Amino acid sequence: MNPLRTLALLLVLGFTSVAMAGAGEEVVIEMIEYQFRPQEVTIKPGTTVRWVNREKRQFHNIWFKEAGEEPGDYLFPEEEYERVFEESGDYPYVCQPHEDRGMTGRIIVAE
Ligand SMILES: [Cu+2]
Repeated sequence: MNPLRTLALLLVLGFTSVAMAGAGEEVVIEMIEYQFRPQEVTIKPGTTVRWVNREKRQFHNIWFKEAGEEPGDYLFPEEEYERVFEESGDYPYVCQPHEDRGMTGRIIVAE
């Protein structure tokens, strides 16, 4: 096989595996009434998760506490935060100011 055809084939295979991984897909989680909705989502690796604050006045944040990360910045109404999940796993998170009110969520990344 000539080098150009080999290169073309590799590109096709590469794009196929990326597509199967879910890259470029996006899910939206709304923060409303002191809840994450949906509370739990299952996504494929490479998916973008976008959190949007839909409250009228209340701020929230996103904190992957169990992973030992720093709490996220406060998100005020209509502000949003995005994150791409590349690795399979279980990613529980909380809203730092409202964890004791049960404002928690979970991202499950699975092939
Ligand atoms: Cu909150």
